[in-house]
Amino acid sequence: MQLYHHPLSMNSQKVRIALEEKNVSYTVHRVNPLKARNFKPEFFRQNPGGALPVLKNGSLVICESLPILEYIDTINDPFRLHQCETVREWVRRINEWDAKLLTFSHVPERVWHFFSRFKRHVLIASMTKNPDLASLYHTKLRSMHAIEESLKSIEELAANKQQLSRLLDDAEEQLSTTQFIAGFTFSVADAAFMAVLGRIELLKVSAEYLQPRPQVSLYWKRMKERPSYKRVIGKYSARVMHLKFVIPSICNIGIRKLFMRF
Ligand SMILES: N[C@@H](CCC(=O)N[C@@H](CS)C(=O)NCC(=O)O)C(=O)O
Repeated sequence: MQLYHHPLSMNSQKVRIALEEKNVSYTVHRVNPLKARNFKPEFFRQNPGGALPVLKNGSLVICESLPILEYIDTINDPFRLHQCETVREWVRRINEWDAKLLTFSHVPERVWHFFSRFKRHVLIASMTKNPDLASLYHTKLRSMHAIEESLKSIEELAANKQQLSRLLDDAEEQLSTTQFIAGFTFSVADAAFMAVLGRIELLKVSAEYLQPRPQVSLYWKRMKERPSYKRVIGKYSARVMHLKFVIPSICNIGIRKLFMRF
């Protein structure tokens, strides 16, 4: 099994945690969206939209974290999503919350503009070089524009935060009666939820979202003891992310811009 992912990608983390918890053997391929590597034609061709994660198993290619989690769940016991409607419902709810707005709103504006300008250049150059993919690249360009517009909207950002708060409130209630998010055993819903909590911690907004919710905080403390957390999230602190991915990406883009290598 091949997983195309990036350590910075929350949706990739959901899938990696599920694979680790299930002891599935898989090979990882890192695709850096900051450097617009996800726009490479060979990647885009099999994954229109160029988003991460993508799971490949032989000729089977699954894009989108929700169907990937559902697929992983069918591989081994003990957690089988398709048998449990509660798990399915939780995974769907957790996946409804899109981390992009909250994440980008914590990135300094000039850094965010630097990356998005570069990605636009790459998309436009890719359209010319790969006319068969032009309409897909164009759709991606439009979706990037839509995100930029949403970021300017105070209402949309507030709605995104409210959606996260509601999710955490429901989790708080659930975790007062069960040890895991969808019941008494670990499930792919926990894999998805751990990635959300990891994002909250990475953005340093735990005081706002976790501290007022004691059950979620206790659960998070327990989840952080799991080897899957340590492998997928724990080793990438904000500092490590910055030093290992953000700064090298900025340097790489600087050089590519200098030589017009889009
Ligand atoms: N609905 C998709 C969202 C995937 C997504 O937005 N992935 C982000 C990383 S978490 C990404 O690839 N961003 C880079 C880009 O879209 O260019 C899923 O659940 O997999």
